[in-house]
Amino acid sequence: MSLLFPPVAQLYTEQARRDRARLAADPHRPAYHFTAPANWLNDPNGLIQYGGLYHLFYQHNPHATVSATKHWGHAVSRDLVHWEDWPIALAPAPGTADQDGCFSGCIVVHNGVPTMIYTGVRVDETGRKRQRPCVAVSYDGMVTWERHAGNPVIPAPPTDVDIFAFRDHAVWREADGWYHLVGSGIRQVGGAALLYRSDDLVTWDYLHPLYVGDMHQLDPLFTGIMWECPDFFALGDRHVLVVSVFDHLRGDTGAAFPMIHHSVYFSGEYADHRLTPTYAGLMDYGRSWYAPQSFTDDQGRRIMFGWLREERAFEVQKAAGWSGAMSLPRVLTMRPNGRLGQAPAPEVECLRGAVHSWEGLTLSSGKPWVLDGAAGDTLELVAEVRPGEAERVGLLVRAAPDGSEQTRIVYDQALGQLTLDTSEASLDPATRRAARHAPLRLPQGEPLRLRVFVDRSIVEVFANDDVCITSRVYPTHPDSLVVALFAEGGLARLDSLTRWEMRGIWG
Ligand code: DQQ
Repeated sequence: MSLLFPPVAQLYTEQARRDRARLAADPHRPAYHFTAPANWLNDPNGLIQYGGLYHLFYQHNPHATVSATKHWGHAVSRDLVHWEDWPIALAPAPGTADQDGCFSGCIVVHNGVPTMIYTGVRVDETGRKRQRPCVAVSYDGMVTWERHAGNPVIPAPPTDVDIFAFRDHAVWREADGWYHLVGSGIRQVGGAALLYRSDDLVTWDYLHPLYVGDMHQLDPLFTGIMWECPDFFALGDRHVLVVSVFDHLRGDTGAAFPMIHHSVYFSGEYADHRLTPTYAGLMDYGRSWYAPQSFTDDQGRRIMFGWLREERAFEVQKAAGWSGAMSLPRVLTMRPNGRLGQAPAPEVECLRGAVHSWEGLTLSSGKPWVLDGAAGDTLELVAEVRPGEAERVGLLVRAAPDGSEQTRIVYDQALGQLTLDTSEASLDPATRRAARHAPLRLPQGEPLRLRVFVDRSIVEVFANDDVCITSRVYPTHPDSLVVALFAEGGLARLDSLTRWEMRGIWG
């Protein structure tokens, strides 16, 4: 049953349904991770629970599978799992501050009115691409949006810092007014989250950076020259700043970090409107996860979505007719020492269908142990494994029966490292394949606890409530569906493995 009321929305939903039906047979199109009806999707935007509905807005090019002409796509859900397409919320409007793009932002409710703060992009007469904060409001439950007549509400970046980028927004309420972070980078210094204050979300006073990174620091975390998509919230006994590291300099030259595309969090103490981090970590160790945003729902949970970008050639994306997906909704928790815990929202379990389980297997070196009845490309796998004497232990998913394609999830005891290895995931040379590593030291006696979500071209791994690695995989064989266990260099023990077939979210 539709959650919609205006006829225009019904029309859009019908078109979106046709697009989704047309693309559903694509073997790489996710079945239970959110995608746009068709064409391009990137960052989650404006996440909010309002009027009993979860709203997921997202960066969207409805005309092509390329990152251009950014609109705000829109979908709603009652359960955080099944979504309904609503009409595009915001499209670039000629003659306005966003005529060349409506970039990322957030939504807050001010005096009962949902208010969107986003980056308007406009190329000026000199060819300069201006990116400035804009505001829009909705009086019909977030279906249609009216731009503020005074856009851009911040006409220019602050002049007392030498910055070279100014976009993306996090806005929150404190006792004395609204606070607002804009993503930026200070030349020769590093990424910066610039802090503003306002009474009405329209007139903003610049305060100072909430926190500034160090572009020269490579270890233990590289935080680059500029920060996109800042997100800021209280969690447990700390505050958390999440930013997405933009560093085209190093990314292009391939020098130190040929694959910069990660989101970093800083947790620590927030006082006097400045953050003093005591811990910094990566949100996800895969290469596909980027530009996450989070919100607090009516149950008080901090829930985050990230953009899972494609890892295949642009011409293939064009032929497919769609690009990009959202991660599963992740519930964030504060763990000891400022580390973030991440777990899939329990609502996702409603998708579980046919189940198989295995218990008490001894895994020895040699050929992987193929789990009969486990094969599939839309799965949830929950495993508890004791590495024992084995040097490495793990799972294969999306594997061909002859092993010519396989995605490996490997725990290495000596290295204290979890790897999601897609280097042999596909025989298609037009796909990016790599091994991605996350530090994971199991305390004495603690088993490796894996939750793995396979959704056609998505493999999203949660390990021991501690680290996440997400990658995209594009096997070429229709029978690359095998699930297997393996141990190397000694005996390991599988305490249990449960495998569910997952239902799609689009009916
Ligand atoms: N994507 C948006 C920007 C943001 C970038 C444009 C991050 O607002 O900086 O689509 O992926």
